[in-house]
Amino acid sequence: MADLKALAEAVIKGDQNTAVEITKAAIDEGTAPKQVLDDGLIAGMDVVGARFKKNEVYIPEVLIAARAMKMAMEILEPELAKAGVEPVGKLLIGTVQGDLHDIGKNLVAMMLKGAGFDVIDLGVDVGPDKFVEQIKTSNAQLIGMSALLTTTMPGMEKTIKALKDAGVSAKVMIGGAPVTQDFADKIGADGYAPDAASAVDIAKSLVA
Ligand code: B1M
Repeated sequence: MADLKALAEAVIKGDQNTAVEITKAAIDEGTAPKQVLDDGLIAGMDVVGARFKKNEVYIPEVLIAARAMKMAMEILEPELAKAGVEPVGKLLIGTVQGDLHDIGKNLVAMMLKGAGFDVIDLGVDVGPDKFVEQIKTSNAQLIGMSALLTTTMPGMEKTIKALKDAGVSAKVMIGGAPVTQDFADKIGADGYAPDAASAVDIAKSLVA
């Protein structure tokens, strides 16, 4: 029987070859795809997220683990779809208008994928109209906005207003180096996270 603990360990170490190998073996042996996801891949990313939060590992380790998870997910995704397994939640994410910083946003997107979310990444320089248009067509329950410049933070407030005006009920979470909980409260965001691992916790609580 495929060793799902070893799969989690391969993700933690960022060993993509082993992660892919064990995922393939598990599927061939008939292990339920959801079990491979929960007990192998997500279990591994959970450990990485917790270590990142405690500053026991840093951005490069997280990126390497996320890459191993991504490679294994390419094999697992069609099996999950066949088995009718639903994602934890669906989220749209983007860096706000005028802002081209995407390293943190990409990290948040990867961690959310690692936690089982269906993530639609709108990229950088995303204006309020695009968030509104995309939320309507995607039916995501959650919108994530990132800003790295004090000058682009007001784009978050404008987007929240545009979403309200359009009657969109999706929850909004925000983050980025200059963003704070106070700012999130002030502009009416539903959640704020200071880092990518906390973003997973907040996203889970917002779709619960
Ligand atoms: Co820019 N830049 N930059 N830059 N840049 C900063 C942000 C700056 C602080 C540098 C400085 O002056 N000390 C400063 C902002 C000052 C301010 O407004 N307070 C700055 C500036 C001024 C600029 C330009 C205006 C410079 C110029 O051209 N004169 C220009 C603006 C361009 C634009 O966006 N329109 C600019 C350009 C660039 C580069 C293109 C060169 C490059 C970006 C490359 C890229 O992203 N693809 C760049 C970089 C790399 C930086 C620094 C060095 C690093 C940012 C980064 O990636 N951090 C930065 C200085 C610094 O921080 N030391 C700086 C790592 C990343 C993992 O952290 O994004 O905070 P962060 O993400 C964290 C959390 O914040 C959180 O989770 C992540 C992981 O834990 N998080 C979320 C992020 N998004 C989240 C969303 C969530 C939840 C959590 O929910 C949805």
